[in-house]
Amino acid sequence: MYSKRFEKETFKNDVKENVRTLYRKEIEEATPQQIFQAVSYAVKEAIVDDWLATQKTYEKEDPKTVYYMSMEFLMGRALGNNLINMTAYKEVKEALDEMGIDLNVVEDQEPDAALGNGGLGRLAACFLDSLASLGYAAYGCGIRYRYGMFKQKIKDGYQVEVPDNWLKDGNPFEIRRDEYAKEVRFGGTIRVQYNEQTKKEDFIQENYESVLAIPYDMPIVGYGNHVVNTLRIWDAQAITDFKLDAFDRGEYHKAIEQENLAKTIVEVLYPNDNHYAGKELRLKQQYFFVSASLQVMLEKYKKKHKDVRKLYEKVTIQMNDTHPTVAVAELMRLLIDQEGLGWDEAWEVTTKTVAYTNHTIMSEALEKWPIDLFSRLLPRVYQIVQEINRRFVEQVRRMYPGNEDKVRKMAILMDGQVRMAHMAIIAGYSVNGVARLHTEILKHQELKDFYEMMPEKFNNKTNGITQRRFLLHGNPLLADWVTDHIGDGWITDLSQMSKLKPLADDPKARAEFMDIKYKNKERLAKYILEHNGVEIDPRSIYDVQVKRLHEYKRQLLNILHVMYLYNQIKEHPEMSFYPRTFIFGAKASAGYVRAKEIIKLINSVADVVNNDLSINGKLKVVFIEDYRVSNAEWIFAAADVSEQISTASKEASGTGNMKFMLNGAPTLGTMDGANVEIVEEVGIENAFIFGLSSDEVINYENNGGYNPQEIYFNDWDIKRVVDQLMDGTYSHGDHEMFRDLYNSLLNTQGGDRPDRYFILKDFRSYAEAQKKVEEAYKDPDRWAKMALLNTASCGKFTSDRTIQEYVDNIWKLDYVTVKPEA
Ligand code: 26W
Repeated sequence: MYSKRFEKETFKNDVKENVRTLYRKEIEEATPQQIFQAVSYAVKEAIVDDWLATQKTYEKEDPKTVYYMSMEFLMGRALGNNLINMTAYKEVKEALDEMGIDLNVVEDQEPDAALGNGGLGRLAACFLDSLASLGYAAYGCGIRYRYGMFKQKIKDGYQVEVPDNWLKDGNPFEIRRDEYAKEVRFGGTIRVQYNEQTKKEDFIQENYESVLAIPYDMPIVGYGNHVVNTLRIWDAQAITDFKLDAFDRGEYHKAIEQENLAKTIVEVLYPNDNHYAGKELRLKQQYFFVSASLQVMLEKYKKKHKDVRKLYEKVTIQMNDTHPTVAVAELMRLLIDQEGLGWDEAWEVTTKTVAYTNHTIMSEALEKWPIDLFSRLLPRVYQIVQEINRRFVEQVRRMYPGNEDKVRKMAILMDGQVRMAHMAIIAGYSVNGVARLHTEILKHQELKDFYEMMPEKFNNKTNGITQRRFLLHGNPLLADWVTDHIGDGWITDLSQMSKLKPLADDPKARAEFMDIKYKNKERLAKYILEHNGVEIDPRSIYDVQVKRLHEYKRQLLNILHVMYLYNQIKEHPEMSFYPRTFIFGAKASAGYVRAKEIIKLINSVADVVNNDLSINGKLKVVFIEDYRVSNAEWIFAAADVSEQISTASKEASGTGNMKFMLNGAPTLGTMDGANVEIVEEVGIENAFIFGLSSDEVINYENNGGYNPQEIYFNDWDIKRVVDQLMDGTYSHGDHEMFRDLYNSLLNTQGGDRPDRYFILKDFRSYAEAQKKVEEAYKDPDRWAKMALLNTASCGKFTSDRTIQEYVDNIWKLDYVTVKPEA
């Protein structure tokens, strides 16, 4: 037994007691939400035992710790995952069963903690799971947004955003830590004053506004090892002392302003994915959580160590994309202004402590803050950025005498902007991309100048995902099947999945494997019927594309191909055609008009196709509303085909691709991101690869693009599909509804090249790959073998492997074991 608290009678009693003390009710009267709370508090007790034990161990052994700084942590639900990692899921399920309570229903009461947009945020969540499971000391540092990623409703085929009030019933797993509250200051001016005692200049911020940052801690449970790390997310509050003071002095407005600042700063997650909008409030959010996190980190370090010059021996800071990179200048500020270090000393500490991960090469995602905004909001930090920039530019001039072009390309401050990525690269001791191809593109294209100047900093860390959530929790049938065949070592060592490979040639194993897939397809069909009112056939091929809606991810290519298939079926009713269900799930950023048009198009095509009785249900299209972590687990488990069809070079890695693979869905994709490495592991014969290579795409881009009209006028099927965007087929005769999509494919658009994501260019090759999917699926033995080999070959794509590489090559953390409290 893992923890005595999970002994059945003890646990049952705990739940009942919790219902009584929380709600003054007997369990029979409790609502499902109340039962969820009561169960969660019972689980939390066991977690807290280990959490305390872990903190004691860290206290004693003082291991080097990583601070993973991220604007986003897309955690999803906690209860089921915590039970899994406490290795108590089955016991608790049984205990609740005996009380007449269904654990699945209880889990369903929990709102997703959706403090992230997509890939970057979910990666951070997987990393925390792996860090704890591998036994490394880590803090996740982020923001406790009052509203996370919006909930998506589909009304009349259009996306409608609904606020995500995830905290309304309370979050049973979090703990508020007032004792670690910190002040964070914005704006005002800097007065320089000579200090007789220190013989240095003091930089005194005056007339500033400030907020109080208050941390909430969430437990991050390691798998079966008693390690519980902490995700520390910050809430904001007005500083009340100041407020009273201000009232006294009649500064009523200032007090109110500070109340507002505190309220707005953590109000909501920006729902932009891969698109920089330059909003002042976002920069405030960034500085807010970075400054608070660094202050507590330093304080904690100093409790044990006298010399901040050695900070990097015990602490490392990973910056998740550019969003937290103000940490570079803020750490310098704290070291210089607060700790009294000289510039060179502070720079040495900083550059040995911070490291940077790049997650995208999309140029519209680059954070470049206007200098006037940045310097007004963060006057002292800006002075430090100026000095970092001045020294760096000097260095560039020394290395490349007379080459002012280099200075223009590489400086932090240029054209009235603060280029955050440049600051991160200049200060970071490590710069990494997230898949091999992505890192190569960074080194040889996007960040070429930096790579030439400091090649030793650059390295690759191919992303990964946690099998604990995306197989053990999300697909219990397959998880049990795997364990029956190879034991349960895969839960903490995914490379063991390769032991399944011989089973690909075993007819019985193949049948079992496909039977499990079928059951998962039934489970998803039920979900879709309940939530979307669409009936789908589990015997059809489930062809799935779930990810954020973005033009570069090319959901438009997918739906245009569906339109093409529909034309084919209508025109040749006799043609053999294996029934297919195209499943989409995607949120569009609220302001991304074209992405929203694509959602409308998908739903419009679904409307026409699903209601056309003449095609005998051969084709179905479903748009799953509100795609999120919790329903993703079910979707991956049920998928036959994994659509990973980004324009080559644009998807840094992708991680959904890995989740599909783990669950036995072959990839239909381009040679982009981690797809390249997936194909390498599983073999090209077990994937469906199509389209331009990244080199070809980059080549076209460097030479002004290509001419889609040539394809349009020469390929009748393509022309027909594109014309159907305009002829009213999918818009009840409205010829305007999809005009913008039509134009985006054929005409120059406000400076953008026509079809900048090469949809028409790749269309034929995509259609051919789709044909091959159908042929393969028609041969059940062949398909089962492919599917099984995907699961068996996914070992590389665990975030445990990724984290071990970060630890070995970048962070150099100490491994820790935790003994449970007696
Ligand atoms: C400033 C607005 C903004 C917001 C989010 C810019 C950029 C982002 C993220 C970096 C976008 C993102 O999530 N990138 C994804 O990161 C994943 C994890 O590394 C990769 O797997 C995806 O390929 C990449 O698109």
